[in-house]
Amino acid sequence: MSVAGAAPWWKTAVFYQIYPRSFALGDPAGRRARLATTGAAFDAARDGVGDLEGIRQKLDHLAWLGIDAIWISPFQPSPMADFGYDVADFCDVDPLFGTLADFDRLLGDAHARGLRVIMDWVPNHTSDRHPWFVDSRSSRTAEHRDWYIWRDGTGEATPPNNWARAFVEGPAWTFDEATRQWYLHLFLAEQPDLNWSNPAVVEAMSGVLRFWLDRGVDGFRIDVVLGLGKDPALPDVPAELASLPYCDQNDDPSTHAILRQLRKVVDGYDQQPVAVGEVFLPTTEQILAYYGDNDELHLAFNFPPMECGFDASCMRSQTEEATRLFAQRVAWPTWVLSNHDRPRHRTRYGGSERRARAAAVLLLGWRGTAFLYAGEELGLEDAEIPRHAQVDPGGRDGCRAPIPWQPAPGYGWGLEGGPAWLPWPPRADLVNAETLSEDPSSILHLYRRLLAARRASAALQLGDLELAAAPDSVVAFRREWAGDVRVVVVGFGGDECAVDLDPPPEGTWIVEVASGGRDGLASEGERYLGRIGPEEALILKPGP
Ligand code: TEU
Repeated sequence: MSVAGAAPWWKTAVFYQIYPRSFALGDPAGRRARLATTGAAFDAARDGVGDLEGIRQKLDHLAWLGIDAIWISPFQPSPMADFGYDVADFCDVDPLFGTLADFDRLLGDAHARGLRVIMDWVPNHTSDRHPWFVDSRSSRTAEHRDWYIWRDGTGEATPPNNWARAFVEGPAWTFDEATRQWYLHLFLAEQPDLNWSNPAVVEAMSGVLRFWLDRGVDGFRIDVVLGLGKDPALPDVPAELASLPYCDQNDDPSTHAILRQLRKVVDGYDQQPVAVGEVFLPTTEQILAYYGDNDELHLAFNFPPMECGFDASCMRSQTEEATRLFAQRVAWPTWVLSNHDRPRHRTRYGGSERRARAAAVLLLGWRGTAFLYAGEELGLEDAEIPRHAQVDPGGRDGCRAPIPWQPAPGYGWGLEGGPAWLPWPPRADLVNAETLSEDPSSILHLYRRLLAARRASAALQLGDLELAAAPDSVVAFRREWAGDVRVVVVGFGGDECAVDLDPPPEGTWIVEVASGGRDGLASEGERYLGRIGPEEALILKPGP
């Protein structure tokens, strides 16, 4: 239980993103039995993936780690053109991952451990094999024709506008021979965009939210939420932007009214469900608009820090920007360094575990809701994916490698000799949950201590943030809430350096958490000596 009392759970929670294909496999026999009805033989690209039972079997690991909520990426029926983000039935479970009963069991067991569960909801588009789209493309007068975005264009040679799709080069339109019109897809042609200006779509998709909320889910991570409202004229973008994916440019005012409707659905449930939106716009200020007047999203991912390298100046300005902007609004920040769409931050920072350890202190010390990506607690780097093993059209396979749980080949997945759907991360025989859990100096235990320190401190959970004077290579800030105080010091430089801090009224600063481990300068539980080691980060608390 957090010390922060009456604050909504999602303000103090640390979320843990699970990409179900890559997390854990718990019931290979059950999967084989389900898939046998399809008559298909074992296929590594399809079957060497994780399942819902695998997640359920790892709940004790997550509770032990100390996270508060899991976000599960899509597990609904999907042809897997975009590995689940092309949904063919919003209200079921793909037999690859299990059944609705498996989901209900997972949810119940998570709740029994005090863990909340949110799930991905992909409202901007469906799979082209969703029955709605199958009907829509069958005829210009089909019942679901206007559930999607169809336009004439200029014959079959020129799309209706100059918008570009994501992931693969080309227009965000595909010409449909049967009905001689183009349909819009901001992503793959297998992901036709829904028409959210159609009340029938709003009602049907609100029903999807209710289906899962009725089952007890604690909220949703809303995919591509900025895509929902579109200018009905579908105007060209300026020529200089035409080659960039339009999905990252759409910022139409009509989305906000849609979000206010969806917020009413979510707020109608007792479990205090949260709606956290993926708003992939370039600035925090633009992202902040999607909170509305606290009547749209509860939270939105603040992506700009993911553009920083392991760099003090960039991280300091991100901290300043968020602190300034969120101080002006009734809105609560979020922080994330890795997810299933981007190279893992340890890889982005050059592969250094020391940097990944320091970044963990920053991520869990910042003011706002923190999101971890499965495997970052192990210090995983991206896997090397040889060309023949590459499957994602967006080139994101490296960060989606399966999580190694044990040191022996197969790494605890029980694939019975079959390969996993992607290559394993580097050094999986050494960098796996079991091996790291046996080493108190490991990054896994560092994450666990950081999560415990955060849970025990109202300052870290809810406190204001005030940047402190520090050398250029250091980001330091003070957190305070109701008399509880912490100082977070993050060193980005390659050398030991002095970081002078005003002493607290209690007399001195005690090192509560130190990222350095065996190589660190600071020792946990000891007095802070006014210096940090190379790329070392600390959480300090007042002491005698
Ligand atoms: O990602 C949205 C997305 O891919 C773009 O907004 C952005 O350009 C990209 O993240 C930059 O790296 C969501 C899901 O997270 C992603 O996995 C899906 O492929 C995509 O939507 C389509 O559903």
